[in-house]
Amino acid sequence: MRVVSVVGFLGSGKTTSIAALARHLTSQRQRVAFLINDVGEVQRDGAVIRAGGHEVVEIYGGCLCLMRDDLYQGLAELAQIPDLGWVIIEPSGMADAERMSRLLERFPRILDAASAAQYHLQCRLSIVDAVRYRLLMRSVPHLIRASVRVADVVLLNKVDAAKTSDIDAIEADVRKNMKPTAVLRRVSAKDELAAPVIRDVLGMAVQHV
Ligand SMILES: Nc1nc2c(ncn2[C@@H]2O[C@H](COP(=O)(O)OP(=O)(O)OP(=O)(O)O)[C@@H](O)[C@H]2O)c(=O)[nH]1
Ligand SMILES: [Mg+2]
Repeated sequence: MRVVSVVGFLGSGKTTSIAALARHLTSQRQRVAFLINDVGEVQRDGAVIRAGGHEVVEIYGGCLCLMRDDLYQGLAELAQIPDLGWVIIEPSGMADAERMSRLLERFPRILDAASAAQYHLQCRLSIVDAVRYRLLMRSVPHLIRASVRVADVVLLNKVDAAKTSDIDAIEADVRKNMKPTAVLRRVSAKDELAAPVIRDVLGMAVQHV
């Protein structure tokens, strides 16, 4: 079971991006399930993903990064699904990305050796909203920086709605917080993700991208 976890502030485009990844995986006959953490009163994200025909475990009642037992139980539940290739996790937009990342790294420790060998944290994906970047860096800079710091892949999203000169400056700023090995791609997730972007996130495990 390969795991992709997606962090990014409220409304940055997490669900839009993972729906695009899921469409790709499904077209490759890969079975994918979701662990979604809706904290709002309306469980919208779970409904969006379920409408795509995917299996979804939803966790309510708080932020996933603070609910280790629920997260681990949800993952263990998904691990029971036969032939499940991928699990995509969307915590709430207020999640602490570093805490989430640590929990996902430690999950195999509670598994038996055979199950632990099946578990692979494929990608920590961070979605950065290019349109609201400056605003968010004034109001919640710690959340934005943390989500970028842990990422293997950063998607600078909504570039369709931002000026190129702004995007250049934002990208330079985002890069300051990225791991040296991390990759940044400019995307407009609502218009699908290009093949090289999908390959960055899902790795070479997926063919014919
Ligand atoms: N212009 C533009 N809007 C986008 C893009 N991607 C997503 N959006 C819009 O941004 C809004 C939020 O998208 P979601 O995918 O729900 O974002 P999210 O991060 O999952 O949001 P929460 O789960 O509420 O934190 C929606 O209205 C999307 O249509 C994009 O590439 N360009
Ligand atoms: Mg969402």
